[in-house]
Amino acid sequence: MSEQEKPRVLSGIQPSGSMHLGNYLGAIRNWVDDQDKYNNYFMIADYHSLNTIRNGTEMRRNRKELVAMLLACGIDPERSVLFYQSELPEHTELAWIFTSLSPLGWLERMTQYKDKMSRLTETASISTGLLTYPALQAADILLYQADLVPVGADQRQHIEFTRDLAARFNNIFGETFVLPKAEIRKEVANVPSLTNPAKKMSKSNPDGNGRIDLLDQPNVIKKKFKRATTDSFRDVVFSDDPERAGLLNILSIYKAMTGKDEATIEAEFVGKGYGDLKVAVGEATVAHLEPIQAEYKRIMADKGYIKEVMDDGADRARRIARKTLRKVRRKIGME
Ligand code: AQP
Repeated sequence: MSEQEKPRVLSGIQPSGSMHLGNYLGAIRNWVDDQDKYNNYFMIADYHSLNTIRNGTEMRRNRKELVAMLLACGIDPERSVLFYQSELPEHTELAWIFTSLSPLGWLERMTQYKDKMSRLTETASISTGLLTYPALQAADILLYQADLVPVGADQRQHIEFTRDLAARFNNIFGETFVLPKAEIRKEVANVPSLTNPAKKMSKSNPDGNGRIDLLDQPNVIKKKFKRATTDSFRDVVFSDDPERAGLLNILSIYKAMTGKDEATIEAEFVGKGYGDLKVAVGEATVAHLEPIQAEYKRIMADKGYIKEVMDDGADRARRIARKTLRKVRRKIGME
């Protein structure tokens, strides 16, 4: 199948902090594994991060480090187009068009918005971008006429919003956009926080013990797993009892890190306890991340490489983005 015939994929990640195991298992690993199956567009969603990062030096550093980490995880710039969202003004232009077409009620219903709002008590510190974020995200996806959006389960609602908005636009102005589908892998669709399994592992949560950063040192990784919340039961089994969500999280990470199946893992821990499991998951995670961390260091030391990759990515992304935006402008009567 030629590149053009393969389903097109668009997904993004914010440079809002270090990449963690939730980003990796929920999204990035799938991007890497499926690179040959799809025609891939992966975006550093830097304008989305402006809601939380208000420091130019930090933003510049985060953007570059995130690219290095994606490359270290296995994104191959030959097979995937990697680019910075902010380098293509087409994203913000289409976002404005979509903001104008987005019913306020649709935006106010978004769980992530409600969740983040509940954490911020000062209204003065809540940016409008937190509310309108899905309109920019819809622009990111629809500009590329993406068929599929590989994401973690936390993004399901935003992709549904994108589909609804695309259908609304098509309805009003005539057939323009492909309706994209979320692609969510069941096994690790949601990686909860290690300290509060009711919440997702997240970059912006101030409790750093709840997440494993991909650049965490081995002793830090092991310590975070040792402190992870479990329960007062004893047997190490995969259970969907909500009271045992912390245990299921650790077991699911262990499964993802080792590639072992559930029966093998349960057999491995018969007669052993949570302490043994925590040591094992710590060691397996350290071993899995070791080559990624080494590759990350190598890429960061290669000064011109990241810029070269991103310049080329922006050129390739622009070809598609411009074409879609021209079509949209004609439909809405701006040309
Ligand atoms: N805990 C998670 N489990 C599974 N998937 C996750 N993703 C994020 N957290 C988890 C997936 O990672 C991709 C990139 O996410 P993002 O950085 O663009 O945005 P996010 O969902 O807002 O991630 P964070 O880490 O929680 O960042 P903050 O705290 O800044 O909001 C997405 O596909 C997402 O589903």
